[in-house]
Amino acid sequence: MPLVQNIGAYENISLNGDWHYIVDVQEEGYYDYRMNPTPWGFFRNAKPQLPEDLIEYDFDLSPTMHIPGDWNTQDERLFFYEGTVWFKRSFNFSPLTSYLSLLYFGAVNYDCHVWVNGQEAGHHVGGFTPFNLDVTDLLIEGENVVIVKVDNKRHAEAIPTLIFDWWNYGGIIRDVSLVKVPAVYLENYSLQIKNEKINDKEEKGIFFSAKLNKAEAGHAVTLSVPELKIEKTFTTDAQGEVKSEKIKVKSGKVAFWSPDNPKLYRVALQCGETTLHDSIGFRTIETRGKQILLNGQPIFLKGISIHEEKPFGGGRANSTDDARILLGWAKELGCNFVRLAHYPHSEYMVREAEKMGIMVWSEIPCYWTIDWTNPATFENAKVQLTDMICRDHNRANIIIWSIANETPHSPERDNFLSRLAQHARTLDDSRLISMAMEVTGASNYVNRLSDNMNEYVDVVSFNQYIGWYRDVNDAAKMHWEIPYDKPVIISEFGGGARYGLHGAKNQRWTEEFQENLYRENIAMLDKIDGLSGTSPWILKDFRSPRRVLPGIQDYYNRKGLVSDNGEKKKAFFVLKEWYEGK
Ligand code: GCB
Repeated sequence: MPLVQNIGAYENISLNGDWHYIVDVQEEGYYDYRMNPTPWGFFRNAKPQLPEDLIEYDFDLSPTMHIPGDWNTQDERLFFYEGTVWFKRSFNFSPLTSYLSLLYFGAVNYDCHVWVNGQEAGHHVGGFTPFNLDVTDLLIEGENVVIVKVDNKRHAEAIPTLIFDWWNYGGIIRDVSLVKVPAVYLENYSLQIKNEKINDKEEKGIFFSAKLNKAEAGHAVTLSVPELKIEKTFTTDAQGEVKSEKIKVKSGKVAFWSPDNPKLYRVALQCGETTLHDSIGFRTIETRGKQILLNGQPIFLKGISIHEEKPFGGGRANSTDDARILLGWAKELGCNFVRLAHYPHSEYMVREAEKMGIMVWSEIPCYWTIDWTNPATFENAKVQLTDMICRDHNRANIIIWSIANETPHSPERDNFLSRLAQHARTLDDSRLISMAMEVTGASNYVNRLSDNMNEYVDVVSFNQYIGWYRDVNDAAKMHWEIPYDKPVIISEFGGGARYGLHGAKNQRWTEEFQENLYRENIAMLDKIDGLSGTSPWILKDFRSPRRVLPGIQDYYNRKGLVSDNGEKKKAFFVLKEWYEGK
């Protein structure tokens, strides 16, 4: 079923907490010994009825772990585990008359089957996007049992694919809740500044549109924004939609959202008996030649890349507190922008950034060696992109949808990515589209960006690692050629250092090496024509199975400006100084 936007605004029961779990290495809870799906699987939550009954599992005798949370950091046996784990939780409930019950998961990594009271409720693929299942007819009076089978094995045809430079944290990594919605409810709505065609004329303004879960005409939807004295009732058409309509606001009345003034308006949306609340900001984002314009003014994106890991130690982050700490460090650096790499982060992260005045680049995990010719892989990427946009398209701080990172050039890849870019544009043409590209060739210190995807993106972004994957002394000699009349973002640069390791500036892994690398890169960046922003790699050391050097990496990518325990390295202050002067 389609994702319900702003689902957190509906009345709900949280199912976060302790869930029993069973590690099922060979998936014997799902397949029989001939590898056929078995009707006697763990989802039945069976218990012996007679003394002679043979049942070789018991959720209630199995350990528990906290949900939301990854399994890798909650059970040391599962640190490197990639496979299937079953989860079970029960709760008391009285079925509701005239309301629907949706079971909502903020994200489950990666492949997930859900059963309610022994009956299959749904299946979802993709580790970082939310989904909701209609379980109204599966719920019973009294004790109800939810069982979830989660499998985080990597696959060549998946998004992401077999290799990626971050930890493949498995489990129910974001919130779970049971949501009460009326039989007819607002599935999606948009209240944003847009350019829309009205009677063949482009008009700019605040536009409102909405869609119900049912294609029914005649339902009233009332939008109110008290502070702007907006109160307007619309009626749905036969598709159950309120088609995009311009909202009249006295000019000069609206305070635009910006990093200096992250103004959000309280918004209420009434449909039938139910009123939803949201906080929405208004701003414009566009490009002019090589400039990025926020609210019509050129802006330099002072950014940092962030992985969704807890601020202290590893493990998936999933709370307002985690978001505040990570984004607080970004603010301390002087950032007005973050690249949330390499997958959609939790709604906490996006909403906190919005309140703090931080612009966001949001990305899907279309990373490195994707199976470009596989239609199912394309469909998977497209669904992840759709759900990312669906969840967050009312967030003023999101300015860029990114469709990929460092993908190898080929006609098949161009075909795949150009279709994704077009899809993003049809879903939301009020934001900029980008992707992290690579710079090819560097003979005679000439770095030339050449990527067929240039015509599909609004902002040309690329990653470069001078000083890390090539000599730092090249930085000063480097000449950059970006032959497109579009803004340029350096979406990554950086190098590793172990916090507390000191030495000469040419000694790898020392804080001084990283500090020098930042100084040299910054001097180089200042000379790039049309540079509109940067998001160095990366705010904090993060876990990666590819980073195995003992004593230095110990399964952490050490390119953080902050260590895995929250200590600031010397390079942090170099970037801070640069941003403060920008
Ligand atoms: C990259 C990738 C990023 C890696 C980083 C690195 O280019 O986009 O995911 O973690 O380099 O540390 O090498």
